[in-house]
Amino acid sequence: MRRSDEALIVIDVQNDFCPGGALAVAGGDEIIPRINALMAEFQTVVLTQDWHPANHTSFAANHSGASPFSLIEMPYGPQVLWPTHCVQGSAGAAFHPALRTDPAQLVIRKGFRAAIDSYSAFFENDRVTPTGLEGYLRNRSVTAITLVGLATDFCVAYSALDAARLGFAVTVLDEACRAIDLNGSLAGARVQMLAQGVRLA
Ligand code: VGL
Ligand code: ZN
Repeated sequence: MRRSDEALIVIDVQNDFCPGGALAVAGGDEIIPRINALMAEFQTVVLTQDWHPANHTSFAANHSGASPFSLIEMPYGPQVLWPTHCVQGSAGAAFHPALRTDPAQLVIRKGFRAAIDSYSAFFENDRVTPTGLEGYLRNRSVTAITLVGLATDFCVAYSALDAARLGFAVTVLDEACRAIDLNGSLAGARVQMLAQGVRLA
């Protein structure tokens, strides 16, 4: 059993990010047995759930003429336009049926505001609007987090970078993550995470 100041944060293990889903990550479902086993080791387990309204600004379908995986400029910075995914209440937004959800004490939903995306479990993509996770973890005296889930180069990396910036000791368990890898995004995310003191295990 891990110390009580360590938390496991499971990022976006949802149907739409697994094979057959709207924004499928290759091998996304392969990590689930490992994640399920890890949950038993941690006293604090948090799940995140990408949770967008149908009119979300990150969907290419909501920008006329735009194709998925293209980039646009938003007031808060560059934004990748994605295929429509993880729409609130849809089957694609549900956790993968093989993922154990009972051990989790908290589910953080993110990306629920139409005008702004939220990759990180800690802040929306403006990097300042909090999700509340920092307060929850500090309130429970958590100082170290282990991140697993989908996708390594987007929601996992953004969460890791924010957590490191906030002063948490951060480990990304690579074998329990899978990446989208868009135009070198995985290599870029790794470089940034290592530069910020994130441990890639
Ligand atoms: C994610 C793209 C869009 C992720 C979520 O979970 O990494 N990526 N929304
Ligand atoms: Zn999303």
